[in-house]
Amino acid sequence: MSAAACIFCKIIKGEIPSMKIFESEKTLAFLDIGPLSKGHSLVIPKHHGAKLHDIPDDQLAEVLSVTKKIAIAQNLQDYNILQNNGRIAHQIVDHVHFHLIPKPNAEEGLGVGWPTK
Ligand code: DGP
Repeated sequence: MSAAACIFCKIIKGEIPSMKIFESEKTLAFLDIGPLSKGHSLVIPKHHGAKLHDIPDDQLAEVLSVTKKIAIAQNLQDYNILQNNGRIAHQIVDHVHFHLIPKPNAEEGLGVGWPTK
C-alpha cells in the first residue's frame, strides 16, 4: 500500500481526526479507535512502512522510547506492548504501529467485565 492510501499516514497529516497524545518530528502516538482497555494507544513512526523491517533504526528507537514515556506518564504498572506483522499475525493496518495496552487491576475498575473477586 502506498503512503498516499495509508490510513495512519492520513492521521499523521491530519486528514483523519485522532486523539493525539504525543507528536515529534519522527513519531506520533494516538488513542486506538477500538481500545482493548482504557488508554490503549498506538505509537507509530512517521516513516511509512508496513512491517518492522521496513522502518529505519532511528525511527524504531524513538518509537520505543516514546512508548516507554507514555507508560510512565500513564503510571502504568501492568501493560502489554504488541506489534503485529502480516495478516497471519493479525496486522490490519499496513503502517508499523506499537500497541500500548494498559492492564488495569480489578480494583481500579478500568477493565471491561473483569471479575472483582
Ligand atoms: P493491528 O491489528 O495491529 O493492525 O491493529 C490496528 C489498530 O488500529 C486497531 O487496534 C484499530 C486501530 N485503528 C484502525 N483504524 C484506526 C483509525 O482510523 N483511528 C484510530 N485511532 N485507530 C485506528
